Amino acid sequence: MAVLATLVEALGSGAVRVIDLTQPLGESTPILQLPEPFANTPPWRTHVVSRYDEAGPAWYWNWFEGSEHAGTHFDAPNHWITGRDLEDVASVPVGRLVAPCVVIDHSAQAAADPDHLLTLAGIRDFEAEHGPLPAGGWLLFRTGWDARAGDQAAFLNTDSTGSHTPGFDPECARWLAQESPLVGVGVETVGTDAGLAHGFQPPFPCHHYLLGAGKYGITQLANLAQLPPTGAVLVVMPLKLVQGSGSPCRVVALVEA
Ligand code: 23J
Ligand code: MN
Repeated sequence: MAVLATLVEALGSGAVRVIDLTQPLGESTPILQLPEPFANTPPWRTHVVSRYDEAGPAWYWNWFEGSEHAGTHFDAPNHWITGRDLEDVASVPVGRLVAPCVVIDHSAQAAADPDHLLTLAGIRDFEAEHGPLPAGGWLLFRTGWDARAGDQAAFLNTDSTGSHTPGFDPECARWLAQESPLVGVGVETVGTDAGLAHGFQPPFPCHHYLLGAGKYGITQLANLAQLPPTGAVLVVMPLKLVQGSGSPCRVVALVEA
């Protein structure tokens, strides 16, 4: 049978399921808070245009204001100075946005240490068990942080020493960007970099290396616990924002039952 006909049949029978990896986007969605002296984006705001009233008797619609980097969102290469001459979000080829994904689960490590970082050794451990990272695919880093997404304070986990959220160590980020066959990385936290990554060398290594290599990031993912370590297909669709540095996006995965 033709591949797409087989897929349609599998979707109909439940042999392939579609998992929503997207967090709800609204006024209570947690927003990144960078430390001084950096500027921050305002929170998401929704404004009613009309709601079956004199402003529009038969229709309801809203307009909104918010960051390109709000909620579950996509980082384009031009978001970072290292990728400033590379793709904006509207220029990303859609063929790169439907791709295999693997899930590395360090939720136990992140529960024990909120500053936990994935290292190259952690990648090698995964590869020893599950095989090499997929060419043209995504690495999704599961940390259990999605359980905190309804509460900005718990999600950002900030104290007097900074924001304590997990991420990637600089050597791992460099390897993923420059040596791995991946197209990007996805995380459950507010950014692809760890909360304390402004103090790393280089600062924000995940953004620095990945976006500088023309690769992509996805943040604030949900439901990674429902994915197998290998074999799922990720579909991520950022808005085609002209000259945008990123965009809120819907992210789903196809999984075999
Ligand atoms: C700008 C500066 C630092 C970071 C970020 C943005 C993000 O996390 C983002 O959403 O791209 S860490
Ligand atoms: Mn971003």
